[in-house]
Amino acid sequence: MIQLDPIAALATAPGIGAIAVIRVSGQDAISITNRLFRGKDLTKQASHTAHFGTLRNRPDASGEETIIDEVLVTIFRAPRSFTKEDVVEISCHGSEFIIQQILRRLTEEGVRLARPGEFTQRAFLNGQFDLVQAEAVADLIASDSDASHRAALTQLRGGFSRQLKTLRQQLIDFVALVELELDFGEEDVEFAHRDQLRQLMHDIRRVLHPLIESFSTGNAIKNGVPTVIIGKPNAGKSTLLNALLNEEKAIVSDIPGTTRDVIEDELFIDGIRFRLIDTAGLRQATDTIEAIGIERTQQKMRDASLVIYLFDGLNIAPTDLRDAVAEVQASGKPYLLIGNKLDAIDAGRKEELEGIASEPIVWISAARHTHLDELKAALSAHVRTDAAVQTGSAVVTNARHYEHLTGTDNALARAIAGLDTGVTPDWLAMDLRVALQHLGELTGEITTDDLLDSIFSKFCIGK
Ligand SMILES: Nc1nc2c(ncn2[C@@H]2O[C@H](COP(=O)(O)OP(=O)(O)OP(=O)(O)O)[C@@H](O)[C@H]2O)c(=O)[nH]1
Ligand SMILES: [Mg+2]
Repeated sequence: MIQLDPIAALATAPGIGAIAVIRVSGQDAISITNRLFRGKDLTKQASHTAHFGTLRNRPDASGEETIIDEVLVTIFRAPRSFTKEDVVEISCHGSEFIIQQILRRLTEEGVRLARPGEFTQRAFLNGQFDLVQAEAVADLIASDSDASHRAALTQLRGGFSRQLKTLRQQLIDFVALVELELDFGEEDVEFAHRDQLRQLMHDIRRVLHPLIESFSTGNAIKNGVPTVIIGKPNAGKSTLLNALLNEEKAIVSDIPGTTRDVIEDELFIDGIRFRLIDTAGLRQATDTIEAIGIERTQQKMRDASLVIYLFDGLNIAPTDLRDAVAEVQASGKPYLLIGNKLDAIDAGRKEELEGIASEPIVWISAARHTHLDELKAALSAHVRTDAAVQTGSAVVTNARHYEHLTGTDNALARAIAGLDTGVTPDWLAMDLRVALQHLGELTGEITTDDLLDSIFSKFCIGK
């Protein structure tokens, strides 16, 4: 355990609150705080205890110490703290003035103001957790939906990195043997058992694959599921957007081609964030602006992870419905087929269209807000069919992790192919080393200062 120079920062959100917490961590954190504290002698108190007292300014010329605030000080002794260093948490009144005074007093006593993420960085350096977990701390703090919270928490608890660490260690042992073979050069020796090595690489890839596949879901959980509403002009797309948002966000009119620009807003369903995107109706454009709108619609459709295809049950020609279904299918995107204006059609018409679509249609009336719950349930089910989300198993939400997971997988695929074709040990060793490098960077067993700085600088100060 290393104790670095003492640092301090406000750990609670800046601004006025009932209380604020200032965190101090590092060498002498307790004895330094004790110098400003009037109450019990903090240096003699046990870990995980809280003490009431006052924090004082330096004595003035007449020897008088003015009080900054009444505080509650909690002591955590190394290594039983977040950073594994000595930590003091000072709960004071939540005034900007008091906070500044306390931080200034601490710096007078030799404490340095912490950089963003520096507490978490120290926790990582002291082995409190690995890099994936450290990044999960940032995600946890930033999470603003039930699903993203759950994903971050799973990663914080060790998630996939523990399992990968064990497999990486086994792979290291094999690489050592393969490299030993290289030392024997000309002689034809095999220390590394090829079948066992192959088995291990298959095992690792079996762990990697669900993680790699979880990334698109994980990304959606973190950033919202981009869900585009498309359809012909006047289908009622903007009416639907407004109905789902419960807000007159988009202009609705009976003039076809009303929406020309994309309109976006967020909607939470069952703790999952959807980014709903209303678009210009798809048809042969009548002017340049509409043409740009339609181009944007197509772009949004390419970026979307889910398509709501909305059609006008009253006015669509049966053959047009068939063409439309074929068109969304061709896009390769998962989609929901939604029939609108249920209020204006009769049962016969409904049946006729259902026969033509030959797949389930969710019928709604956007204008009257009917069956919107069915539509929401269908949206939620789309994301939740992903087993990872349901069981709370590890989901990859971080692009850096995704990059190293795929990097490992590709290197192992090459190594396995090499084994199959009987490559020389030096080629094999090279692919294995690439795989190890990716695995090590993933969990933080191999790091560079630049990488650490860039990861931890994304945190906010006090974390
Ligand atoms: N009867 C009925 N009319 C509806 C319903 N939903 C929308 N409309 C009407 O259909 C017309 C078109 O609605 P919009 O929401 O502007 O349609 P849009 O798909 O956004 O059209 P563009 O922006 O032009 O592509 C308006 O007159 C709406 O009042 C519905 O559920 N029932
Ligand atoms: Mg519209």
